[in-house]
Amino acid sequence: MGANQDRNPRAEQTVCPYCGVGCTIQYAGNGKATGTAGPVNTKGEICPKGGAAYDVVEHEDRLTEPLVRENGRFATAPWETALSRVTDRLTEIIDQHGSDAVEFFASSNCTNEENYVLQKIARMLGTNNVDNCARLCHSSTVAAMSERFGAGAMTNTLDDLAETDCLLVTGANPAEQHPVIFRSYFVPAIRNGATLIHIDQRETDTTNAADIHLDVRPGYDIQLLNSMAKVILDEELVDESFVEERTTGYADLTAHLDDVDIGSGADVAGVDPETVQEAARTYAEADRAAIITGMGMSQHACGTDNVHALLNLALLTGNVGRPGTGVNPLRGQNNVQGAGDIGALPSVLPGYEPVTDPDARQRVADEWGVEPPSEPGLTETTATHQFGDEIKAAVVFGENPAVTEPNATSVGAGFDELDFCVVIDLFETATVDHADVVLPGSSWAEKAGTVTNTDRRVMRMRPNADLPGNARRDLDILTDLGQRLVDQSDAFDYDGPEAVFEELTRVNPLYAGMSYDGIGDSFQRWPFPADADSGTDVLHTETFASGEQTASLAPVSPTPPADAVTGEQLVLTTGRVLQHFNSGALTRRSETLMRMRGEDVLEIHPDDAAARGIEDGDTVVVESERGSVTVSAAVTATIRPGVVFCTFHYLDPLANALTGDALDPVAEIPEYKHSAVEVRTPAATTQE
Ligand SMILES: Nc1nc2c(c(=O)[nH]1)N[C@H]1C(S)=C(S)[C@@H](COP(=O)(O)OP(=O)(O)OC[C@H]3O[C@@H](n4cnc5c(=O)[nH]c(N)nc54)[C@H](O)[C@@H]3O)O[C@H]1N2
Ligand SMILES: Nc1nc2c(c(=O)[nH]1)N[C@H]1C(S)=C(S)[C@@H](COP(=O)(O)OP(=O)(O)OC[C@H]3O[C@@H](n4cnc5c(=O)[nH]c(N)nc54)[C@H](O)[C@@H]3O)O[C@H]1N2
Ligand code: SF4
Ligand SMILES: [Mo]
Repeated sequence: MGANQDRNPRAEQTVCPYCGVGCTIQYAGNGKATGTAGPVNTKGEICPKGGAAYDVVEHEDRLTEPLVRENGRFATAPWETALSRVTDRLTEIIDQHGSDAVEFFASSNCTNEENYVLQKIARMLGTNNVDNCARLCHSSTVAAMSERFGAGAMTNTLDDLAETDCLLVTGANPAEQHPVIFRSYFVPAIRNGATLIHIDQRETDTTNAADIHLDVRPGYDIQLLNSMAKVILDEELVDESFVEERTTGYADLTAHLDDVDIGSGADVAGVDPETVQEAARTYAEADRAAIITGMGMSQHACGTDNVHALLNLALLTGNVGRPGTGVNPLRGQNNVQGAGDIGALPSVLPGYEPVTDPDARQRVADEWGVEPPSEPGLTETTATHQFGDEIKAAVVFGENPAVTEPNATSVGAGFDELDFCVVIDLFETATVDHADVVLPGSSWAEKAGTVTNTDRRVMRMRPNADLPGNARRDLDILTDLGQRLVDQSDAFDYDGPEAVFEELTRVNPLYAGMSYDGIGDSFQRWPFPADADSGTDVLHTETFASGEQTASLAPVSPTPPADAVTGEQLVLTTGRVLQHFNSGALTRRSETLMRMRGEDVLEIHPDDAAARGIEDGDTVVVESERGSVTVSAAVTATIRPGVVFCTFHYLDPLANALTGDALDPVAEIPEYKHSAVEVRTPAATTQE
C-alpha cells in the first residue's frame, strides 16, 4: 500500500500546517486544500502555502512503514519491532548513563496534545531535556519579554493591531512570512492612515508598504534603538505619567543614554541620523504605536539584548497595555506558541512555571503521580553541541535539525556520534539519514488536536483524510512510547486527544477552563479567565503579567557580532521567501510551489557583485570558516551593500553549512543573521 491509496478525503475545518498566523483551511476536492472562513482568516483568505498544503498529504514520498537500521541500511519493520527497538535502546542508554543522556526534540509543527505527551514522557523518565525549535526562533524575545513583562507572547491581538496608528516592524518581513496578517490586518491599518516604519537591511514587500525605511547593518540594532530612545528623551516625547506609574529604572536608563550620541549611533548602525529622528518621532507621537518583531532581532548572539532595547521604546512612550500598541513577536510555525505554552521547554513546566519552583512541580506531580526533575534541562542548541559527549540519544519529533541547526556539518557529525536516534516524521528528511529507527507519523490532514497561533488563540484541528499505508497518528505513536518507556503506564492511557487536552488544562494555568466544546469552530485565547467567553485580548493593562504594576527600563549596551568581518568579507544573513517553509521538507514536495520558486539564491548588491566580477544568475561560491556552498547570485539593489542574503529552504545549497556556533548567552539562540563570508566566482576560487 502506498500513500496514494483511497484516503477518503473530506472537508473538515482545520488549521494550516505552516505559519503561526493560523488560517483555517480544509480539503477542497481535486487533491487540493482551500481557505475557509475562520477566526483569523475571516473571509477564508490564504497564501500559496495554505493552498498547496494538501500536495504533501498524498505525496508518493510519504513514509508509510516504520524503518529500522540493520547493518547500516534501513529495512521496513512491523510497528512492534520498531517500537521495541526504541524502548530497548533508550532504556539501556538511560540505565547506563542516566536519563539526562537523552534529548527530546518536540515539534512546533505538531499539536498541543502531542507536545504535551512528549514532554510528559521526558519528565516522567526523569529529565527536563526537552525543547522545540522556538529555541531557534523567538527564544530570545521570550526571554527578554518574560523578564520585563512576565509573559513572552504577543501583547496584543491582530484585531486591535488593525486599529493602530503606527507599526514599527523590525527584523521581520510579514508580507512574505505572515502574509494573511499583513494583508488582512496591517495593510488595512496602513490604508486607514497608520504609518509603517520598517527596519531591515533589505527592501522587501514589507518595505514597499513603508513610509520610513532604516536599512540597519545586521547586528547593529542596539545602536539604532538606543539612538531612537535618545531622540525620545531629547525631544521630550516621553509619556511621563506612564513612566511614573508603570515603570522603574528611569534614572538608570537616562544616565546610560547620556553617553549615546545620535549621530555616531546612527553612523555605527549604518543609517541616516535624520531618518532615525523621524522614525523615533513618528513612533513616539502616535496615539497608538505597535512594535512587530521578528528573526532579524531575535537570531543574534545579542538577540535578548536587542529585544531589551526594543522594549525600552514601548515603555518610554506608554505603548503597552492598550489596544493598537504593545510588543508583538510574530510566531513561526502553526504551533510554536503552543509548544512553549504546554511546557516543551527545558526550564519550564506547562504554563511557563519554572522547573525550579517546588509548588509548580507539586501541581504536576498531583496529576502525573511523579514529580518532574528540578534542574533545568539542556536546550536543543546546547544539546547538539554535546552529541556523543553528555548526550547519547535523541528523540526527534517533527523537526529537521540536520538542516535547520547552525553549523550543519558539525551537527550532522554530532548525530553520527549518538548511540541511538529515533525520528518521527512524514518524509525521509536529512535528519532521518542519521536515525536508527524512523516512525511514520501523521500529517496535518490526518490528525485531531489543538494548536495555538501567534495571537494566543487555541484552535482545533480536524482530520481531512485517512492515514497512508501503515503510518500512525503522532499522538498514538507518542502515547504508545510513553506506555512502553514509563513504569506508570496508565499515565499514557488516554481516550484520544480531547482527554489529553483536559489533562493539560488542569496542569497549565494559562489554559485552565478551556475545552474542545468551548473552542468549537472558533477559538479560546490565553490567559483564559473563568468569566470570559474567549479569553484575554490585550495583556498588561492594569498590571503586567508578572503580577507587578511596573516593568523595568533596562540600560542596554551593544556587543559586537560573534563572527567578525575582516578584509573583503561580506555579512551573510539568512531567512525566508513566501513560497517555501523552513527546511523545505514539505514545500519542496509541492509542484505548485516549486513552479512558483524553484531554488535558493544569494541576494547581492550590484557594487559587491561588480567588485567580484559576478553577474546576475552566475553561480558563486560562498565560504565561511565552517564551510562552503555553491549558489546562484541574484544581483539586486534591494539589499544593503556589504550584506548578502540567502534562504535556507533547500538541501543544496545547505545554507547552515555556513552559519556558526555562537549562541546568545541568555536564550541560547543561534546567530543565524550574521556570518562573515567570502563570495567569489568559481573561476576566482580555482585561481587561488
Ligand atoms: N513563507 C514563509 N513563512 C514563514 C516561514 C517560512 O519559512 N516561509 N517560517 C515561519 C517561521 S518558523 C518563522 S520564525 C517566521 C519568521 O519570520 P521573519 O522574522 O519575518 O523571517 P526572516 O526572513 O528570517 O527574517 C526577517 C527579516 O529580518 C531581516 N534581518 C536580518 N538580520 C537583521 C538584523 O540584524 N536587523 C534587522 N533589523 N533585520 C534583520 C532580514 O533581512 C529579513 O527580511 O516565519 C514563519 N513564516
Ligand atoms: N540559516 C537559518 N537557519 C534557520 C533559521 C534561519 O532564519 N536561518 N530559522 C530557524 C527557525 S526560526 C526555525 S523555527 C527552524 C525550523 O526548523 P525545523 O522545525 O527543523 O524546520 P521544519 O522544516 O519546519 O521541520 C519540520 C519537520 O517536521 C516534519 N513535520 C511536519 N509536520 C509534521 C507532522 O504533523 N508530524 C510529524 N511527525 N512531522 C511533521 C517535516 O517533515 C519536517 O521534517 O529553523 C531555524 N533555522
Ligand atoms: S498565512 Fe500562514 S497560516 Fe495562512 S495560509 Fe499562509 S502559511 Fe498558512
Ligand atoms: Mo521559527
